[in-house]
Amino acid sequence: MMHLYSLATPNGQKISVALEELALDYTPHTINILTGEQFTPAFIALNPNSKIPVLVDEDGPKGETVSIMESGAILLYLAEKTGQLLSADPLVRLETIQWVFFQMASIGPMFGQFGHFYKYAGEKCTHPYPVERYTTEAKRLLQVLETRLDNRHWLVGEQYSIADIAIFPWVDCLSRFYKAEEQLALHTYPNVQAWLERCLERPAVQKGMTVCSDI
Ligand SMILES: N[C@@H](CCC(=O)N[C@@H](CS)C(=O)NCC(=O)O)C(=O)O
Repeated sequence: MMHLYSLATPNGQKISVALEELALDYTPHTINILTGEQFTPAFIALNPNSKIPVLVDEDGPKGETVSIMESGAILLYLAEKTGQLLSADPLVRLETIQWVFFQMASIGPMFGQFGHFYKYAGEKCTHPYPVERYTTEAKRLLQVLETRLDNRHWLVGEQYSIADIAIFPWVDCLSRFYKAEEQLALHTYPNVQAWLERCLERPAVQKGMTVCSDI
């Protein structure tokens, strides 16, 4: 049995989508980060960094119970455990891991800062610099994806993989949560939009995106 401690944010959605795609048996536990549940001793015991998502697998390596933090590490763990969503071909596998790391290092932190200043900071920050800086960076990253997705159905190889799962919830969030369609001129990234639609059409994605949304 697995336990997912999460909330329906992009980092959390990655893992619930992967669990649904893999048809794994898991119990979701909603962590309300708006009321500080990530700072309770019980949660810190699972993730010393106080962030969702966390996956607990009672049937981990060597039969041990393992608690895994960091969504990229969780995606790799699930892919390796099941032999799915990550190609066994060494070259495709290497490429997939690079795009997962690209999400972890760039898309997540930069889109997250963009959303913070564009949508949530409000009157706490009236200086235009942060929104300008993160708008420029978010658009640059969207263009990286746009170019990558030229004549490609999925981000890596011929198959939907953990690279797609890592990135599409963050792209979806730009319109769904941040309402930044105009600010980021999302219509100017047609390859990205078409790929996002392909991801969102998947039944497992539709289910996974709503897990741990009950706050
Ligand atoms: N690099 C981490 C980032 C996780 C993260 O930032 N989670 C956010 C929600 S999307 C969170 O738990 N925030 C709570 C807080 O910052 O107090 C991962 O990918 O797992």
